[in-house]
Amino acid sequence: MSDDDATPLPRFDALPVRPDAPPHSAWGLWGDDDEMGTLNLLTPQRVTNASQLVRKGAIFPLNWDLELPDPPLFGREALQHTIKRTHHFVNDDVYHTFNTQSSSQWDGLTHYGNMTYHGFYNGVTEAEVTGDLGTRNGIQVWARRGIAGRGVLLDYRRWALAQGLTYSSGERHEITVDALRETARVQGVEVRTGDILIIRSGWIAWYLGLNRDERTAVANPPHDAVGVAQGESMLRFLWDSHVAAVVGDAIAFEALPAHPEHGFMHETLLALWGMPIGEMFYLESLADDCAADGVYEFFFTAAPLNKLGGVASPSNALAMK
Ligand code: UVW
Repeated sequence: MSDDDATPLPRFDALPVRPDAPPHSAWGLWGDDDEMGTLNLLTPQRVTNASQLVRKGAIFPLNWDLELPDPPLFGREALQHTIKRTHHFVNDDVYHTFNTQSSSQWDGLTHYGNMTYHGFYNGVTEAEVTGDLGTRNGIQVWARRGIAGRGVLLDYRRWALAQGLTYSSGERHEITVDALRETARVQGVEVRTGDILIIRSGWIAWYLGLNRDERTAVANPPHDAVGVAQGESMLRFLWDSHVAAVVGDAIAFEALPAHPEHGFMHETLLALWGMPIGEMFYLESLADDCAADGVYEFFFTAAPLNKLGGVASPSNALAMK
């Protein structure tokens, strides 16, 4: 079966799609009322093709522990959980504080708007996402569709170590386009239209090696971390790859703090393109398996929480080989 889909997609240099839309934006590409963003690229043909990548029946859950990182970062809430005994030998869970972004997460389209152009994806306003005027772009839109497609892992951390390139994941370290291309070349895998592009930086492996005091320090500002480099060459690479979503094990997918000149790419990926960003996905077992069998492509699924007007969701993602 072909991977090709009939709909031609604009190149980065041809953006914006609508002349009245912000520069580099995809607003209008899938219609002015679209709330799905780049998940539109998960066509039935691509999902069918991707499902055929399940060859040995290995399943890799990509949710990290809901209790990690501990303490949570960016002042987010730790999950408070109690078990409510309803009858003799009958229990319910109760989550008293549940910040969907405290652990493995999808950033939805209402997490970040674009500060320069004052809008969320497709020009949606703040009042339209807060419930005052509706729940546009809420996580329910993705939840009711589901996420499934070809996942591709670029194990940057493993590639970097093999090059003798050492860095601490707790410091600002930029993963460049050239390094990603080289990682893909060495792994013998290509990134294709409609893929879920997954980049392993090594952040979770690094974090798991920290002691309690070090983890507390990580939770406090400044939040320095490994991630993809900000700037036009990265935006061009991500858009021209025409991926359906980007995912990483790093805390913000992109390097932190944001680049002083190029800014924070969340404002482009989420607000101008409608591209889901996955963060703090647990990639260790998957990466070990990919290194062992040399296969870096797999069937990827995720089921975001079906919460009307929700901003984000735990990953609820699986990779299957
Ligand atoms: C930041 O906003 C810095 O990261 P996140 O995407 O987790 O919210």
